[in-house]
Amino acid sequence: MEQSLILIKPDAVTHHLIGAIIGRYEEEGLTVSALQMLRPTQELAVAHYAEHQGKPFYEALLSFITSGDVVALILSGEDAIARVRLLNGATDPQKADAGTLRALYGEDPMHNVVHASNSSANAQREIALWFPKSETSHVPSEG
Ligand code: FUP
Repeated sequence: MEQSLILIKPDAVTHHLIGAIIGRYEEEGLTVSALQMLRPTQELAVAHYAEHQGKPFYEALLSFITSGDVVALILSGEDAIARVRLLNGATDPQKADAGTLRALYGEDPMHNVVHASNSSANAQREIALWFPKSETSHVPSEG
């Protein structure tokens, strides 16, 4: 069993895509084991996107992710990290495979509707950032 941290970004929230996106993950058998909506603080955005500091798009990325509400969720399942990234598609929606969430709903490499952890280490780091108070409560229940 693996866990991944997903963000439904402000563009998707604005376009009423929360249900469609979560529905897609659930259709594939992934389990929502934590979920919350929040407007990210600058501090949280900086911590989340630490690896992108200094890149040309970094400041715009921080502005975008703090521009509105975000839905953060933990998805659990076998190979959840890789499976979610397949469902999301490539960073640039123009290059994403047909049928992926980014191909369906994304506009450009920044406004690409979803984030998902890209490794087990980053999943743990991101879960601790977005769900800091309840680290032991995300183990999915049996059945
Ligand atoms: P991904 O893992 O597919 O979300 O992609 P990256 O970690 O490479 O990028 C993270 C975020 O940085 C993207 F979701 C949006 C932003 N970004 C840009 O705005 N422009 C780019 O050219 C690349 C990334």
